[in-house]
Order: sequence, then C-alpha cells, then structure tokens
Amino acid sequence: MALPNKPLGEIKAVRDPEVEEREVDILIVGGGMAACGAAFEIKKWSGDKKVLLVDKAALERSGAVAQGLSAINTYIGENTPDDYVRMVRNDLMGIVREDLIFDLGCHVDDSVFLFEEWGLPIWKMSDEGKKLDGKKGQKMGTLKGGAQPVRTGKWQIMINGESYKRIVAEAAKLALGEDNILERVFIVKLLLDANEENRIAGAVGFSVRENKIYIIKCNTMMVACGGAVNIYQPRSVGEGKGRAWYPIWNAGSTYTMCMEVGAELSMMENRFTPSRYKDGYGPVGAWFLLFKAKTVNGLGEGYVGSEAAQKELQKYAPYGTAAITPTCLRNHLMLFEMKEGRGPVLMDTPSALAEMGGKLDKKEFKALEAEAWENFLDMTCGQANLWCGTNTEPDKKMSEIMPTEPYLLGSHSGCCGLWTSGPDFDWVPDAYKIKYKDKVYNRMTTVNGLFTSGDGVGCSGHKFSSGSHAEGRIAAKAMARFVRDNADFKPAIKESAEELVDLVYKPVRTFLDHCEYTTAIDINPNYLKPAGMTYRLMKATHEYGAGTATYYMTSSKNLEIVMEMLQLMREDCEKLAAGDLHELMRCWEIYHRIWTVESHLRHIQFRKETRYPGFYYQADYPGQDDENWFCFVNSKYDPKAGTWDIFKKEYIKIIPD
Ligand code: SFD
Ligand code: AMP
Repeated sequence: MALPNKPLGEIKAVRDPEVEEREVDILIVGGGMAACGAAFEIKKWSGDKKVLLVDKAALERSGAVAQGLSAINTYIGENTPDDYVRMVRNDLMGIVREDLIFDLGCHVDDSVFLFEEWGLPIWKMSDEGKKLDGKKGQKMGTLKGGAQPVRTGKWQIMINGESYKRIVAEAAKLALGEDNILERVFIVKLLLDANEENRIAGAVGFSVRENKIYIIKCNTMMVACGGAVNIYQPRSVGEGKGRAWYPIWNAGSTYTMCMEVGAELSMMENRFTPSRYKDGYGPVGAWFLLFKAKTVNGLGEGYVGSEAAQKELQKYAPYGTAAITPTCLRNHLMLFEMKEGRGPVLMDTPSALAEMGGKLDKKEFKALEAEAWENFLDMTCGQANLWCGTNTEPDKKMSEIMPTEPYLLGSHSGCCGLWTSGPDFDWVPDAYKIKYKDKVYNRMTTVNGLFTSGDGVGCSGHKFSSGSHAEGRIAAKAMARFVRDNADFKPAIKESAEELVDLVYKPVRTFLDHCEYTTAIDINPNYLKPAGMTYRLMKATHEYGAGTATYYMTSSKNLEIVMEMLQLMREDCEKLAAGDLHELMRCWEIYHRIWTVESHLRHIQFRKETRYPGFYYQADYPGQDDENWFCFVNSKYDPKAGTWDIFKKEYIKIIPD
C-alpha cells in the first residue's frame, strides 16, 4: 500500500524509528518491469504462499519506464529465438549467455501480448501498408490474433506508450493485491540465514514516508532494482542537473545488495554509453530506424560510410563488419570523428523528414511531424522541452548527438549483472546451471534462494522493457517451485532487530549527534552529506574511470588511483549524515553506487583488453585479445572475509553462426 504523498517539506528523521517485522514466503524487491512481471505471474504458481513486493517508489511511475516509452525493443514475431541470440551476441561483441537469451526469446512475446490485452496501444500496419497508431491501430485487431505491428527495426515495434508503466503496474497490483505491496520503502541490505551457509533469509529497509524500519524474513527472494545511474559525472550539470538518460533512481542497489551477500557478478566491466540527443538525452532508435535519419559530422559529411570508418570497423570483424554495427562500435565511430576535430555529430532530422514527407500526403506528413515530437513526449519529455526552448524545429534544424556518461545495466544494450542459472534443459551446459539440493532453478544467483531479473541478470542484454517483464515472470515461476521444494525452511536472521536499526539509521544518529555544532547544516567537521559524496564519486570516475573527461579512456595507473579513492570513500561513508528521510535514502543510494562502481572498475582492471571500444578504452590494452579474453569475467565478494575474488569463466557457444 502506498502511503500518501508527503506533506510540505521533508520528513524529519528521528533517532529511534518504529520497527515492523514480517515473514513471507516470497519477497520481490523492486517494482519496475521485471518486478511487475514477477508480481503478475507469481500467484498463479505459488497458490496460498505469502508474497510481498517492496518498491522504493510508487509502482505506477517507478523505474526506467516511469515516463513511458515509444517503442518495445524486443518483439520476436516473425523472427526466431536463434536469430535473436545471434543479434544480441553480435551487438555485445561475442561474449554472452546464449541459454539465457534463447530462453527469453521464447517467452518475451507473451508479455507483449499481455501488455496489449491490458490496454497498451500498439501501432499496426493496415492492409494497404499504412502505419496506424492509437485507436486506429487497435481496430486492426491484436498481435496475438495475427495483426501486424509497425516494425521499425527487425526487433522493435512502435507503441503509444506514455502510460506503459501505469498499465503494467495496474496488472501487477491486481494480480498480487495491494495489501501485498509496500511502496516507498527502500531496501538497504539483504540478510543471510543464520544456520545455513550461503542461503538467503531476508532483507532490511526503511520507509521514506514515516520513521519506520522493515525487517522482512523470507524463504526466497528476487532482487530487481534496475541498473546504476549517476555513477559518472553526467554531461548535464548546473541548470541541467538531474537529467540523465536512464532513471536516476536506479542506484546500483541490485548489484551491491547481491554482491554483499556473496552472489557472483559477471561482466561488470561492460557498460552502456548510449548516444543520445545532446543535453535532453532523447533516445535515437526511432530516428535511425523509423525516420531513417542519418548522422553527419560537423562538416556535413555522412562519416559512417567513409573509407576511414569502414577500415576502423574491419579491425573488429566479425562484429564490426556485420550487417548491423554493434552499439559500442557506432559510438566508436562517432568518437573517432570528434577526436579528429570533425565534430559535432548531428542527426540530420530535416533530410529524414523531407525524404519521408515526399512520399506522404499533407495529412500524413502532419502525423509524421507529430510523431517526431511524440516520440520524445512519450518517454523523455525533457528532450521535447529542450527542442521548444532552443527553437528547434526538427524539419528545419539538425540536432547534436553525443555519447553520454556511462550507465551500468543488464537489460538494454549492456550486459553487466549477476551470474545466474539458465533453464534446466539438456542443451544447456552444466556450467550454466545453478543447483540447490540437486535441482536447477532458472535465474537463481549463486546465493541459494536469491533470484534476479531484468537489469540484474548479466551476460544477456537486449531484453529491454518487454524482455525484463518476461524475465521477471520466468524467475517468478522458478521461485514458486523453490518455495514448494523447500517448504520446511525457517528463515533465521543473524542480526538482532536492534543491530539492524543501528545500521540503517546510523546516518540519522550521526546527524542528530552533531548537527548543532555548526550554523550551516551541510557543513560540519563531524559528518558529510550524501550530496557531497555523490560529487566526489562522480569526479573520481569521470577523471580516472573512463568517463567523458577522457573520451572514455582509462589506464592501469588511473585505475590504481581510482581504486584508492574508492577505498577512502567507503571509509568516509561511515560519516554520512541524514537529517530527513529523503536524505537517508540518498545516503544508502550513494553507498550502493560506490560498491557498484568498485566492481565495475575491478572488472575493467582484470580484463586486459578493450572488448567494447566506444563504451570504454583500456589504454594499456587496446584492441581485443580473443586468445586470452574470449571468456566471461566473474567476481565474488566474500562477506565473511571481506575479500574479493575475480576470475575467468568459460564462454560456451550454443547457437551456431
Ligand atoms: O528508447 C528499489 N528502455 C527501453 N525499453 C524498450 O523496450 N523500449 C525503449 O524504447 C527503451 N528505451 C528506454 C528505456 C529506458 C529509459 C529510461 C529510456 C528509454 C529513457 C529500457 C527499459 O525500460 C528497461 O530495460 C527495463 O525497464 C528494465 O527493467 P528492470 O525491472 O530491470 O528495472 P526498472 O524498470 O528500472 O525497475 C527498477 C525498480 O527497482 C526499484 N528500486 N526498490 C526497493 N529498494 C531499492 N533499494 C530499490 N532500488 C530501485 C525502482 O523504484 C524500480 O521500481 S530507448 O532508450 O531504447
Ligand atoms: P536507442 O534509442 O538507441 O536506445 O535504440 C532503440 C533500439 O534501436 C535498440 O534496439 C537499438 O539497438 C536500436 N538501434 C538504435 N540505433 C540503431 C542503429 N543506428 N542501427 C540499428 N539499430 C539501432
């Protein structure tokens, strides 16, 4: 149940919060696409088992789809799951978990059918080959019934998606029941079982609307808190502060909370550095695919087809020479132009609209022009605002495209995350199966009973919104089986309630102990505020960790320096202070971000090659080294010893070229 929106001003934090203890069979942490998929599916399979979903925000507008979306980027339709694997493999430079991707490809369309059934308008092709959106599209019937979607690329379909998240959340709420949902509760830490090694037993979090801590015991849990944003200095500063492409409230909670209890991470070196409309962060997919726009350099040249660009791509064959250039290499070409002094890179929107407009009547052209705006109004409305504010009419003026600051995620065009089990089929290699008491549980991490999905699952990008939802459903089914198989488990938490309160409310107490020492509340020799720590983290990653400051370049020495800085930041986190509940959340968010960044940079340090040019460059190890590095890189934090282990894991090809 959501508590009412807060009264005027922030809610002051008190020294001793109320404590509520709960025990459920299944705990879902997060309320985004994956969690909503799990919430929708779980009751069907778990019967009378107790389920609880906890989201730090309000389900209707939480996570990456909060503002809506204009396209569903994964719809298999007339394609095959094998082909889907080939596409993802190529885009991610060869090293992916083909079992996970194939499995997802078999189920994702079912989620898209459900979205449509729940009321999401999906564009359709008319019998005459015209594109129909909204109600007109709905008249053509449903995708499930055989109607044809409007394809932009091979995998993407267009939607009227401003209310996408609300629609998906409504179905999740109806299926789970409002009483089984806690909104505006931030989960801080996962808790291991006191009696059994490597077994999940619960989680602790706090309300951001009342001074209350929740200690929740469970038999099994899914953590799907999205990716990590605001870990690098964003391009948008000053007036534009707060703008980012991926959702700013994804703070790396998935990776940090799971790694802290010892779950194995995989491919954390991979990041997504998307090319976006400069300053407004408008996505480019619809412009490239639907409007068939081209990018040009500052001299007005179509650089992508140039001899120099083609030569550059050949260095990265077979990926660079594939029919669709991988996302990182598209960035690489853009950076190449900029570094050579031929920037900025511009999206030639006027030519694209003129070209398309030539084939349309007046009314159809108006609709096309409206879609150019709606594309942004439906998912990144700040970009449409920026166009207005800068007098940009896309049919008259080109817009700059820029590679943004890096993001960590596992569901879009990146693949970092947790190492999870694949499905229990005979074609899935044993090395890809994670067992508990001799049974394989799909999407379970290496911690028994702990599952993840969406941005949480590593090595299988290009799931997007639909795939994340479908993966949440896949994980839910496995979790339902897990609780049935382990019905006699009684979770026992090592820490007392008092110890957990001391931990979670430590920043509040630090604040209350010292706030009267100075007149300026944010300046105090005894504590530091999370905002300051955020700047510190961003400056460090920006300069040393292959941020935009260095055109995404780092080196062994730079990594050594930033590692030391992160160590100091972790020490200083002991002195974080929070005067109100919002600030308490910021404290824990920055804590989650620092750990996530550390794992990212540890992985980059370990992989002695540059696997993803355009996303990052390791100056001491330029180029790819297939002989030594055509493998996954996994890492594991040992919660007892407080040490890290980082190692190679074999890549196994399942789907032939
Ligand atoms: O245009 C805690 N995405 C796109 N997907 C598409 O299908 N089509 C598009 O058009 C896509 N594009 C796009 C996309 C995202 C964004 C932001 C933009 C444009 C501007 C990607 C998808 O949205 C993405 O793949 C999925 O949403 C990922 O799902 P999931 O479930 O892994 O993450 P989430 O939805 O962000 O949800 C996270 C949830 O966790 C909560 N949370 N709860 C409790 N405690 C904590 N500590 C928590 N930390 C986080 C959040 O509140 C949220 O509910 S385009 O660019 O290509
Ligand atoms: P984006 O808007 O960049 O997030 O991309 C949305 C979808 O379009 C994703 O599936 C991308 O992989 C795809 N995409 C974006 N740009 C291109 C491009 N130039 N060529 C092929 N696919 C693209």
